[in-house]
Amino acid sequence: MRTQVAIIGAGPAGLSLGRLLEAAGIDAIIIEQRSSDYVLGRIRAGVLEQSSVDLLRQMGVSQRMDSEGIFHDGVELSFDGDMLRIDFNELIGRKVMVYGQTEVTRDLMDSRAASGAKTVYEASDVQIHDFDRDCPRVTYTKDGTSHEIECDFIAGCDGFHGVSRASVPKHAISIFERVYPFGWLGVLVDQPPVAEELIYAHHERGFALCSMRSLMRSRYYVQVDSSERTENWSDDRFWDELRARLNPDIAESLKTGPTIEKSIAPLRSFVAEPLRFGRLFLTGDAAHIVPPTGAKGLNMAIHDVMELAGALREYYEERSNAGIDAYSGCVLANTWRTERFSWWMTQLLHTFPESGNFGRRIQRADFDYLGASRIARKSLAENYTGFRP
Ligand code: RFL
Ligand code: PHB
Repeated sequence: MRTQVAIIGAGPAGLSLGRLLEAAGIDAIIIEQRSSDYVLGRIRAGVLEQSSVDLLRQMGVSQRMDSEGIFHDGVELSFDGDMLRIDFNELIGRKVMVYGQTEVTRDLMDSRAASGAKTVYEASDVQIHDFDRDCPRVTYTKDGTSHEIECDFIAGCDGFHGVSRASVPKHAISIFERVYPFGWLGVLVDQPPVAEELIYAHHERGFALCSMRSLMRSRYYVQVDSSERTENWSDDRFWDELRARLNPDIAESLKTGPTIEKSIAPLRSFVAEPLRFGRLFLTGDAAHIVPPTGAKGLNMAIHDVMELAGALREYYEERSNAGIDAYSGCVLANTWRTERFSWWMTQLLHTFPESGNFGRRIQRADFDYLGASRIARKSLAENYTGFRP
């Protein structure tokens, strides 16, 4: 088999890249190790920046998003029960959209299926070869048969645990990483959200987040120690812990019920440099991870592949290497800016066992500064809604 671009991974990065390349008339095959149902079953991001909404519209996959997505003008912060609203719209004239990653992925999958573009699901033993030469290859096994794809480029869209970054020789790549000593225990419940907007709450018992998927489905998270397991968390224990971390009035209006999903996500900040190795490009979570506190991971993935698709279009249409040469530097500049913001939101809102009472007073001072300074609130609003200079 031969294609122009072999895309490893059918998450939001791989599927968006597939859509953009299709629109540019560039042939691509997506190779995914899981089934499409498994990919759709992973409950992840919930918030899209306005620029991601615009990109999904440009990709022609926005019909359902435009009718079901919910625009939010701001978010609420809570610090030991004291509330502070950050009004993005009033501060900087921007909004975000609540529309789940599952739905974005489903829309992209449906559009790919409708166009007949090739996606191989449930491919095992996926390996990439010769990306340091002119004729890279991807091999995999499907239904017991070995396959090989020859291509011009490989796009590593296979997430943090994928094969693409792992195939780069150690001496060619630098890793920058911080692993946090806690994770997020998240649940989904078919109940109306506790508030109209998201609530990010700091409490001495730990961070909590009230989010949503629709007006009838809520998503809640609490910070837990890295060693925690979902088996230790009955629904009752989860709801009690969440209430304890919220402002008492809000806690009182929380509507609970049987949870329909419960999982723990570890928190990590991670950047690989560079993001191009000959004819291999890394994008999305394969290239970088942010803690979810700033709601950035999915947005970064969509913007990375926009950059890569533009570079590949330039290569094929204009025979120019300028875009592919600039890809790594350009994406890394965005990445580090977003890493900084996500790290800052994380350290403002979580409890860090090792930072003691001094650390807690600094967090309080940071929260009070946001309350007192419109400039500080504007900075948060600018970054949360997506700062792209
Ligand atoms: P994905 O989604 O991990 O997709 C990678 C795909 O590659 C496949 N794969 C392979 N395929 C072939 N061969 C191999 N060897 C392979 N290895 C892996 C995998 O099966 C998978 O299908 O990466 P991608 O596309 O880069 O997308 C990144 C986003 O998924 C991620 O950044 C976000 O979910 C992060 N995130 C959030 N981002 C936001 O923008 N806003 C949010 O509100 C937000 N909330 C979150 C989040 C992530 C969370 N977790 C669970 C880490 C909340 C949570 C709890
Ligand atoms: C979510 O709804 O899953 C969500 C929302 C905001 C975040 C992280 C996750 O910052």
